[in-house]
Amino acid sequence: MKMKLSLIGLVMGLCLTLFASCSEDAVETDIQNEGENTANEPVDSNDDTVSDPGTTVTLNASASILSNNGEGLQQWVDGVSLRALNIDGSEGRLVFDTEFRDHGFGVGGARWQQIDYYVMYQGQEVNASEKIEIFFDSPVQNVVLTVGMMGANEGHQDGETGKWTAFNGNGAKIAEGVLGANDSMLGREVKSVENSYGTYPIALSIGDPVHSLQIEATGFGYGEGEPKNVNSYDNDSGNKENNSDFNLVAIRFEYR
Ligand SMILES: [Ca+2]
Ligand SMILES: [Ca+2]
Ligand SMILES: [Ca+2]
Repeated sequence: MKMKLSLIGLVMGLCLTLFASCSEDAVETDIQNEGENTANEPVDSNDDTVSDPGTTVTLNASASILSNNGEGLQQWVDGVSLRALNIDGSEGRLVFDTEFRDHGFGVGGARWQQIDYYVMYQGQEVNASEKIEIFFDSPVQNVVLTVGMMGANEGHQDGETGKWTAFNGNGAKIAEGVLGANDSMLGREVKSVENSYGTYPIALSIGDPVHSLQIEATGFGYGEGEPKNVNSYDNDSGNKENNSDFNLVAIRFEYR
């Protein structure tokens, strides 16, 4: 009996001693879980910093990675950075676009927070797009881009479209291709996200190691379509020309 009591006392003492550290751990875990649960965006694997060959990484666009108001090079994750370019090719402002249903990285300025293409911009013929550039410290392969706000039927039977260009470590172009609902891995009738305006995963066909990518919009229907509302604008930023525009929801790639 005596031995039993002292055993109980020992257990109680241990519990009291451990109580503070145990409860702190519990609180910290709770906070972490709460943080994950409050995010409406898919939980991303943006903390994956392993660049060993064969490692597959998925990165989702997120407002949380933006610094300096989106100006200059933005670090998506260790070893992967990106930046925005304006219509005139100057360095722009990377934004997390939440104006419409599909949220993703876009470029501030022009008509929307999306990556916008224009034939006429501020009264001048430009035939140019805003762009997003992505830089990989270690080369990658098997790249899949998920685009958002890409209207499958908007403006042309082939809808809103864009294009991508891949570069090697010397900055030389190694491959290019198109982006649109037609090019989706799921087929043009299936969106990645239910009730989406246009989210499509698109696999890029590239044989050589990729060191950087450029993503931009084209005119409607791979440049075959005519824009709407050309040359109508209210003010410096209120251009109304409707052409292809989309954002970047996610990227998946494999370290080479
Ligand atoms: Ca824009
Ligand atoms: Ca549009
Ligand atoms: Ca669009």
